[in-house]
Amino acid sequence: MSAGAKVAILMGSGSDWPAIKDAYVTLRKFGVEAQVKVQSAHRTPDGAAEFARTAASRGLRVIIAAAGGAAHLAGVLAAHTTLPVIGIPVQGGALNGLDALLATVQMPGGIPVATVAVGKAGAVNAALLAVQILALSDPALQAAMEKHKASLRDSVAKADAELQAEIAKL
Ligand code: RP5
Repeated sequence: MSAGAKVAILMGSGSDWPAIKDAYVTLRKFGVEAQVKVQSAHRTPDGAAEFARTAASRGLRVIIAAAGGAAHLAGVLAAHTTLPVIGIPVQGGALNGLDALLATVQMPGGIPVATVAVGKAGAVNAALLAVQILALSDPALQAAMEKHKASLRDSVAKADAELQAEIAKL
């Protein structure tokens, strides 16, 4: 794993990577190192459990888990670690991600998984949530998150100014 990785991004299949890449890219924008790995709750159940059991002792602080269909990966990892687990339901398949959303979000009491949106927004938000968790004990990351929020405010203000200008011409 990348030395010093604080976040792991696990996905149920290599086929999930295109949907999940934005999580990795977002973490990198904040300078957060991440380990990316394929592990399946169903195809490699022992590997997934072992990964989660040893994650904290290897310096990881947050686990992001993405899976589609019968998406049990985030829940299985959460069962084997005390680290916060963020679940990304992967869009696709016969039910277009609704199955993955319900499988990821409907955890039994006692084992939380912080489930983010289906699709690209979910991948980005999983990374941002991981950064926010790390930022609790990292002032530099906290400052970077403030900058991110400011850039969102700026982009909305710009979009609104453009809209008002267009409306004024009607
Ligand atoms: C899930 O099944 C994976 O996370 C993936 O989204 C889906 C399909 O996997 P493949 O059949 O493409 O490997 O476990």
